[in-house]
Parts: sequence; structure tokens; C-alpha cells
Amino acid sequence: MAEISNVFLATLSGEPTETTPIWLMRQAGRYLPEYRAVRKRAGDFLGLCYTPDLATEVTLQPIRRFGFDAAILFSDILVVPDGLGQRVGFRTGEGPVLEALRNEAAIDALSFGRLVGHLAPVYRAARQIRAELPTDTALIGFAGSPWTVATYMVEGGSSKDFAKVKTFAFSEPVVFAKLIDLLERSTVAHLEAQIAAGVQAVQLFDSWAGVLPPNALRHWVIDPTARIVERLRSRYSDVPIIGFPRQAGLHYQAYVDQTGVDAVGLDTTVPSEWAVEELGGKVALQGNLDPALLMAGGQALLDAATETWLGFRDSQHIFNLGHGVLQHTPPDNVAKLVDHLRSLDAKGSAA
Ligand code: 1CP
Repeated sequence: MAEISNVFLATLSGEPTETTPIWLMRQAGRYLPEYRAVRKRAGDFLGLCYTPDLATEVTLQPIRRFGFDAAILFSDILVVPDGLGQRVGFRTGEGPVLEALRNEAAIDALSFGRLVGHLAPVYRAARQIRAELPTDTALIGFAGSPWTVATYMVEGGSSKDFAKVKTFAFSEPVVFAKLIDLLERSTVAHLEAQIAAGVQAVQLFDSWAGVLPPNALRHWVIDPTARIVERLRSRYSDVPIIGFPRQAGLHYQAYVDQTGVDAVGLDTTVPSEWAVEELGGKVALQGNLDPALLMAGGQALLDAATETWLGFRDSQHIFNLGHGVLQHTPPDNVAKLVDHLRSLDAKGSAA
């Protein structure tokens, strides 16, 4: 097999590397002044996602600044409902606003056939980004998991208690299953189109996995993810899949055992000793510095980064946060974090 020149992809395929791969969830975004400038030019957020030149520019910004080992396609998990024909908007300061789905007729009105054509600009962006990225920087594609995307579709936006979507899933499981099935097919089609456009690994963001009780988590998170992984594998066996079932707690174990992902994203609550011991022999581990430490900076950040680096040393580890970069994070803290990790790598290989 040809040697993999990118440390992120090498780590995902189980090979040892001299340095720890680094990228951060939400590494592009509002904490960067150059992002805010492009965002202003684009007008609305979806317009930014659907303009390949601008999506390319904001994807590359954190790579130029910090030299991460991987770039993540600039897009959003909510382009899928938008592509299916549900109206999606982003209001500054309020987050996403969707026309909430509440019944079977609204689900039946969504159009799988519209999805990939509507999202063509996203795939054009992926192709352009891959062409412009340094060859030793990997490109990650992504989608939200069916459950997490469904929470936005049914709640009509972000939620605190997930009462509407949970009530729907518990009281009308057969109808809710139709939505999840549509989202499974949509996720596969969307990720396959990204892979065809050049992304080299994919991440499934299940930001709200942790709000479900055990049986529902198995049914609406683990089972759909297993089916998505199986379908992607059957067509693209060499593209690694990272699953991020945020706040899945005790279910991390079953998620890893039953979904077939190649790597798992750990949220901030997961102890490294436990993850290395219980999951490290099976999959690569990604995470899990608290984003608030990155925002705080100073010695607290450096100490915590060292602890994370040491904690995952005996695993296939991809350094990342336990959730996305916070909006008010000073960019200089990110530069200091990357320098610090590179110096730990240098010392580690000299030891
Ligand atoms: O005005 C702006 O500029 C909007 C801010 C913003 C950004 C920068 C949103 C709105 N989305 C994004 C980009 C984005 N979203 C990326 C690519 C950038 C990168 O990682 O560098 C990715 C991977 C996402 C994924 C995403 N979107 C998730 C999963 C990860 C997570 O943070 O949990 C979720 C839940 C969303 C929904 C979303 N998009 C945007 C907002 C404000 C929200 C709602 C978040 C919430 O409900 O708390």
C-alpha cells in the first residue's frame, strides 16, 4: 500500500506517526476576524455555504493561520433539510430557524430527489478546496446524524429540552422512523457526493445523542449510524468515518462496538484513561480538550493540553476539542495551543 503522507489519515488507518494530528471542530468561524469579513460580504449564512469561492476561502483561513493537519469543508449540518425542501434560515444571534415539521404530511412533502442537485454548490466547494489545499493537509467532509438533524427539523431550531422531538419520537415512532429513514438516505447521498468531490474522511456530528434515554439512543442513534456506515463502506471502503455521539456517556462503548466507525469523537466529559483502555484498541480517538480552556488560554490551557496529549499517548489519537471552538476565543490562544502540541511531539520523539 502507498505510504500515507498525511498524519491525520495515517492515524485513522492505524499507522504510527511522529506527530499528533491536530484539527479543531469549528476551526473556521466567527472567532476569526477574516471569517467575519467574508461573512459580511456573503450576507446570509447559507449564501456563504452555497458560494464555492467564499466557502473555499473560509475553509482555508484556519489552515493558513494555524497549519492544521486537516481542513473541514465549510458548510452546515442544516443544508440537508434545506436541500430536502424544508425552509431553513439563520438569524444573527438566534441561530437556525426552520419551519417546524410536526406531522406525517410535512415529512411526505420533503423531497429526497431534490437534495443532491440543490447541494451541488457544496460539492463544487469541496472540489475547489481539495484543489487549493496543500497536498499534506487532509480534507474532511461531514453531515449531521439523522437524530441530530431531526431535532432541528422538528423543534424548528435549537432547543433546550428537546420536548417536541422526543414527544414525536415516543408517541409516533412509526412516523418518526420515516423521517429518520429519509435522513439516513440523505446522509449517505450527501456524504457520497462529498467523497466523489474529493473529501478524504467524513465525520458524522451527533451533537444531541446524549439527550436520549438508553433504548431510544440505540434505536435513533446507534442503529441509523450503523446502517449509514455499512452503506458508505460498501461503496467507499477506504474513506474513514469518524462518529461524534456527543454526551453519549456510558453508550460510547456500544456506539463504537455496534456502528463500525473508524474513529470516535470524545466529548469533554470522557476520561482519557477510560477511553484508551476501553475504546483505544478498536478505533482511533479524537478529542477532547474543553473549548472553554481554549478560550481561557494561559497556563490553564497549556497544562490541560499537555494532560490531553499525555492521556491519549497510548492510542491512535487525533487532537481536537470536546466540542466546537467558542465564538469569543482569542485566535492567539489557538496559535499557542498548536505550538505547544508541536513542542510536545518534538520532545516525545526525542525521549
Ligand atoms: O453567523 C454565522 O457565521 C453562523 C455560525 C455558524 C458556523 C460558522 C453556523 C450556524 N454553522 C457554522 C459552520 C459549521 N457548522 C461547520 C463548519 C465549520 C467548521 O467546523 O470549521 C460545521 C462542521 C458545523 C456543524 C454544525 N452545525 C453542528 C454540529 C457541531 C456542533 O457544533 O454541535 C450543529 C449542531 C450545527 C447547527 C448550527 N449551525 C449554526 C448554528 C448557530 C447552529 C446551532 C447550534 C446549536 O443549536 O447550539
